[in-house]
Formats: sequence, structure tokens, C-alpha cells
Amino acid sequence: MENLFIWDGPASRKKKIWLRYAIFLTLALQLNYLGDALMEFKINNVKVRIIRGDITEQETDAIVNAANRSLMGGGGVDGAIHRKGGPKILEECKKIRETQWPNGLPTGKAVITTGGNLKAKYVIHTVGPIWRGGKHGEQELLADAYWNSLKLAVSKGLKTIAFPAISTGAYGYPMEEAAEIALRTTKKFLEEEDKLEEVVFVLFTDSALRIYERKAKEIFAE
Ligand code: AR6
Repeated sequence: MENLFIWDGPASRKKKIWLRYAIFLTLALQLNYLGDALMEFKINNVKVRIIRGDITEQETDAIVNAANRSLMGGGGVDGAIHRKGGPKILEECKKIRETQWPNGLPTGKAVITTGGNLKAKYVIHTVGPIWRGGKHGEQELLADAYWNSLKLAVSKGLKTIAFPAISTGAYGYPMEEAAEIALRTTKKFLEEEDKLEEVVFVLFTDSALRIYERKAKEIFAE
């Protein structure tokens, strides 16, 4: 059999280039995988993971929806959750509107419904603030959205929860600032409360992932 590792003249040059390319690609993929897999922290014995992915594919007990106050669905994460989760989610949202929140869910509050056909058993719907320059209480409201979602998960006895980057899409919140609040609020919550087992931050793009990773190294190391 021809040995690919031995130089046997220009005829095999192309093969060697391909081989090197294949080795390089394998290593790069592994490094990338390891890099992501290593982005894991422990706060008060609770695992915090930061990954790139689709929130609707998460197998945590609950996934969080970046909803709007109507709770009747929309685009982005909200649209994807209702599409994949099916009509049961909307049915329960309608009941919540009829009973608990007739005028809509206020910004920063959270409610819970079934996960319908999703892998997650529950969806926690919260409303993040619309970014209006940062001087209209956006920070507090975004922190409330994370805090109240975590609190609701604990009050229902759930152990694992996954968040998207709330408010950073249609609502225009800058990713850097939003990541800072998501991570600081979660850290504070987990320092006070250790009933959860895992919190996952699911970022949709590479650039969002990098921002979260950088911020997490800073904030969780403090
Ligand atoms: N998985 C994870 N992250 C996602 C996904 C996904 N499948 N799809 C988008 N993102 P957005 P908001 C990211 O707009 O800013 C809706 O219409 C996306 O890249 O879903 O809170 C609601 O009904 C972005 O970084 O939520 C509201 O009206 C982040 O998720 C309004 O949008 C949030 O983007 C809420 O806007």
C-alpha cells in the first residue's frame, strides 16, 4: 500500500497537500469543540455553560422565551419556540392573559407554560426591555427578566434552564451590555440560591458567543 507519509516525488504532492489540509481541519475542529466544551463554570456548585446553538433544541427542564407583553408570539426566538412547540404553548399563554395578566406581561416579569412538542418540558416567557439608549431603566429591567425567570424555575422545582440573549434581537439591546447583565444577574442569583443544577446560555451567532465567553471569564473569575 502506498505510504502517504513518505515523500515519493511530485506525483504525490497533491495527495500530501490534501492530507495536511485534512489533519489541519480535524485539529481545528477538535480545538473549536474543546474550546466550546471548556466554557463551563461552577457557581455555588451550579454548572453554568455557554454554548452556540438553537434555544429550541435544548433539553433543559425549561427554556426561556424572549417574548413580548402580548404573549401571543412574534419573530426571533419567540416565533421559533411557538413554531416548534406547537399550539399548546399559545393556548396556555392565552389563559395566562385571561387570568393573571389581562393587560399583558409587564417588562421584566416571567410566566411559565408547557414546552409542548419541544424537548424542554417548560417554556418560561419573559419580556426584556426595548433598548432606548440605556437611560430608561433598561439595565434593571433586563436584570429583572433574568432574575424572575430563574426564580420561577426554582419555585417550580426545575433543575436546568437555558436562556437566549434576551432583548438583543428585535429589541436592539447591545450584546456587550446585555451579556454583562445576563451573567452578573445569574452569578448573583446562584450565589444566593443553589437549588438549580445547570444554567445554559445559548447564543445564536459566533460573535455573540465570543462576547459571552469573554465576559464570563471576567465576571465569573471575580
Ligand atoms: N436560538 C437562540 N437564539 C436565537 C434564536 C434561536 N433559535 N433565534 C434568534 N436568536 P429576539 P428580543 C437570538 O429578537 O430582542 C420577538 O418578535 C437573536 O440573534 O428573538 O428580546 C418577540 O415577540 C438575538 O441575539 O428577542 C418580541 O416582540 C436574541 O436571540 C421581540 O422579538 C434575541 O432576539 C423580542 O425581542
